[in-house]
Amino acid sequence: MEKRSWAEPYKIKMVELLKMTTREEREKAIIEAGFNTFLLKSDDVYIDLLTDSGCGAMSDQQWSAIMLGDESYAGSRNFYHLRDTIEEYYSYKYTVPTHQGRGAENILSQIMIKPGDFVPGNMYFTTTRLHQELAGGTFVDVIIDEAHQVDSHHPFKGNVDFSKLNKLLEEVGAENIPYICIATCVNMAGGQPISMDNLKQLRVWCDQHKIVLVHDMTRVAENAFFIQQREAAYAAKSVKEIVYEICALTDVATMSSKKDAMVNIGGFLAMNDDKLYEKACGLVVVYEGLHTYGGMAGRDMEALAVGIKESVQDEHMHARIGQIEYLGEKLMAAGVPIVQPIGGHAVFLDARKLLPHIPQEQYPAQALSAALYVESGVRSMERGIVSAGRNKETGKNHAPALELVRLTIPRRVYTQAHMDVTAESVIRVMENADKVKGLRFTYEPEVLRFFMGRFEEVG
Ligand code: P71
Repeated sequence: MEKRSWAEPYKIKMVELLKMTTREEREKAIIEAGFNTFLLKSDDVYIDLLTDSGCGAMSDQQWSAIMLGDESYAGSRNFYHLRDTIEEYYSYKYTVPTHQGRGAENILSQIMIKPGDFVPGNMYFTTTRLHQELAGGTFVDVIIDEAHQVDSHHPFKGNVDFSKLNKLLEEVGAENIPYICIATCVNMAGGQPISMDNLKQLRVWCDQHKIVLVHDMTRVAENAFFIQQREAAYAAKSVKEIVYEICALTDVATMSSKKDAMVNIGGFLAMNDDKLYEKACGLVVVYEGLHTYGGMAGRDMEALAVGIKESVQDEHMHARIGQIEYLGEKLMAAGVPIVQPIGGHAVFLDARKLLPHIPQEQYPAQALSAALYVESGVRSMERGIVSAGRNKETGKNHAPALELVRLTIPRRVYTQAHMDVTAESVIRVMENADKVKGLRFTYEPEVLRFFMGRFEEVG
């Protein structure tokens, strides 16, 4: 059948003007930022693909929800609306709002992890693993090997490898595994989904061993869309139905609602167990705020409730993923090495292949991200050895197989023309790749070093 065009299921009511800069200005800006795109001023950025977090465009419905904010300290009506929406769309009975995803991770880790515990997961995420470690736990990667291979075309690179999971169980015993944390559309693997089949098997495994199944549902709708497209049994189901089914297979959820749910700030911890809820309420008041607002304003909870409903619409997801595929296919056609299959929230450039002359200890992905900024004002994010940090025991760098630069697409923000400009910029950097130099740290923070670390060029 011929491939039909698709279009965004919205039209544009308001625009934000962009600023262009000169190459000289950008060369100065990247040196001032210590070759770290996190330290650039957004005024110096043209197309901002740093992240899809908190920078999506809210709809007119969400903006009008903002005006319905009930800013009462306790028992805001927006909290009850949010709680009911989460139960309706995501199945979880209890909701504890937090200022963003890591607020939920902090509370969960503190409640459930005791020193010496092991927490398996389908690849690490930076803040998730750090909270597990701060609570005394050790993260163990149980994702399938294919997730670490740029060239593998596995349709569900987010899947759990049960041989890895069983090995851990044998080694440490179920009593030292408080939970397994499963991310939908695994960020660090390149926005790669877990299959419903794998998740169902995991549910059985967790029941067998009485281990809690935690769901990092930050990008659950994107995962659901991939299940609809790639898992035959789900071809006729809606994204909304699949999202609900995924959530219903799990016990607890942490959510950064700044992604899928298209609000600028917010998150939550959700669950079905009343004892766990009681404990979470006890901690949320210490770190976030009262249990009926966590870290969120009433208006933001209202906008989130609307965002959740919009995020599971099939036509929204089609356009969302379609835009990322558009950029990815353009890059592939030009021979740019990227992670395949193309991910749900971003296109990931393979810095190892693009800059073969820079050894991993000289941070090729960091260097590539800086070079892309200087070339065109496109801001991307390093997702390689800098993000991976150091082993907490040995102090040695984690050296991940994936040394990537993430071109992350905010939801409903940029047009296809912005994708064209981005692709052309990446291609230009690729053509001049031999001129890109490796980097070394001039300042290395102890934790989450990628945020504030500074670098200089080597040689
Ligand atoms: C992203 C982010 C934001 C971020 C976080 C850390 C370093 C750089 C950028 C945040 C996530 C996420 C997943 C799967 C939990 C969080 C934390 N992602 N789980 O990709 O992707 O949520 O930012 O709301 O605290 O740019 P939070």
